[in-house]
Amino acid sequence: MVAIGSRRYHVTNLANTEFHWRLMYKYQLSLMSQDTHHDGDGSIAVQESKPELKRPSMYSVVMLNDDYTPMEFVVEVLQKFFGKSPEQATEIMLAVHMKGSAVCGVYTKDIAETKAEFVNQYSIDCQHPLKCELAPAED
Ligand code: TYC
Repeated sequence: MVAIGSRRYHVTNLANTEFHWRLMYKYQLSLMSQDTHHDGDGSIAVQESKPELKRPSMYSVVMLNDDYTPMEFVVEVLQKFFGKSPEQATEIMLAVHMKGSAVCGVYTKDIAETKAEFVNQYSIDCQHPLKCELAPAED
């Protein structure tokens, strides 16, 4: 038994007929659609459902202060990995220096993770303790 809307069909009795295949096709469409109604002539009007899109969660890349990383290196990192101008980079570096941390940028999770990993690995390679971490961004 197959139900399409309020109608019930005995599919086994219809096997291998053209009607059967049309029916199965309509049944599949009706499962996929949000909005199925019967027209007066017994046919079924099917409206495809809208794809459900959700905004991706966003993450801040937060830079942390330390006592050893040279200020020039932090400014270089902010320009290299976050596309900041020398002025913007200096401003963010000073905010980190004064407050303990500051946001370098807000990205989707994969991009934020990649940027933080790049900064952390580059800092290790250059033998500086500079670190970035992720924090869920507010809406
Ligand atoms: N506090 C460091 C110093 O005085 C500079 C610094 C700034 C380090 C920002 C890390 O994320 C940082 N040399």
